[in-house]
Amino acid sequence: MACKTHSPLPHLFPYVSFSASYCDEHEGFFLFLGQDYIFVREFIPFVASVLLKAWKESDEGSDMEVILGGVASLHDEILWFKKEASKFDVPLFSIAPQKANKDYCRFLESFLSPEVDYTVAMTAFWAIEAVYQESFSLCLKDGSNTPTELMETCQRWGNEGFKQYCLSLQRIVDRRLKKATEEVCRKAEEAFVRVLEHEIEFWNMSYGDTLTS
Ligand code: HMH
Repeated sequence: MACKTHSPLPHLFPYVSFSASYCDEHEGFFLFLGQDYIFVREFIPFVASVLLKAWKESDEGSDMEVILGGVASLHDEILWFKKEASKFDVPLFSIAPQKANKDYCRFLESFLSPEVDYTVAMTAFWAIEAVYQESFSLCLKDGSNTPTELMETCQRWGNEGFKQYCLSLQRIVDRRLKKATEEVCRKAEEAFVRVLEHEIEFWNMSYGDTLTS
């Protein structure tokens, strides 16, 4: 049975405008840099597990290449975090993950189990990447007042190549959801909503709202 067709993107917008104003906050930026580095290191095994599921379960060979491209860009991302941190003198190795980040990473880990369906994991993967793409591309728009030293960060996730990559992920998700069972659709929707909740908590944390670890 095919899933109900509805565009999930309108749900993203409260989050999006929220992170656009965030770009003005330098303190928040440094905190974000260290915490996101921790997140991305956890995100790599998550994406690797989606790759494994694609290899086992996908009906389309090109899915693996798209996901492999994601793994490759995460390698690049790790190097970027190190470069950016040294530019601003932010330590990356001695920091502890904060609660919101730990919760998000635990959520990522729950997808590693082979029991989790490829379509459900793929939906979460797409949502995690798309939310960054949507948000950071707003910081690049005219009139967004993004400080010049933060432009590179916004370019990292707001650029056209990253947008095209997110669209490739979205096409996989759309294709899979058209053929999914009702149960898989329900789980995919739940995963999508949970990603947004974790993203909001992650950004509240970067604003310094929940400084408990
Ligand atoms: C918290 N969400 C978070 N960090 C990221 N780097 C991405 C999404 C996108 O890769």
